Amino acid sequence: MKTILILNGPNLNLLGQREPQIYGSTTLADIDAQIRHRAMRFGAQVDVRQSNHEGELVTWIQEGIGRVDAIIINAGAYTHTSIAIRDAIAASKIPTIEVHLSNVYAREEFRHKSIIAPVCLGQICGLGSMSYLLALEAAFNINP
Ligand code: CA2
Repeated sequence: MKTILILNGPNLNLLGQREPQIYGSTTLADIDAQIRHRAMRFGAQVDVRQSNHEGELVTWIQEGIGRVDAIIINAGAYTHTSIAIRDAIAASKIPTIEVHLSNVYAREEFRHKSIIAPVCLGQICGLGSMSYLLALEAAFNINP
């Protein structure tokens, strides 16, 4: 059975409670439930986590080595700033898919640059919670 680690970065715990015009009314718990439901269909095991701390995300990526088959990450604002998360993804050699709820390319210019994109297999953005579900399908089908 494949194990997929799903990491959510800073402020994503506020989903559904603030800024619904950008991020919608779906909460992180709703997304978690959708992921688990879909994973059951694939017969995959998922480990879904959220942290507001860069170092904790780095530690979780490192702890995935030898334990998980793929990572799906919405690094939140760290996407645009974190060399530490990029280095952890690269060092882990775990196939990683970057996801975003919003279309970062339709927003402020500083969101157009992803520091982690070059070390990820691919990126899915702008499709709300569906970004995660499509990434899950891709992660499940990597190296079948
Ligand atoms: O679109 C995405 O998924 C983002 O990763 C969300 C990040 C943002 O910094 C990225 O540029 C794009 C922000 C997550 C914060 O989410 C909030 C949710 C509700 C209220 C405030 C923030």
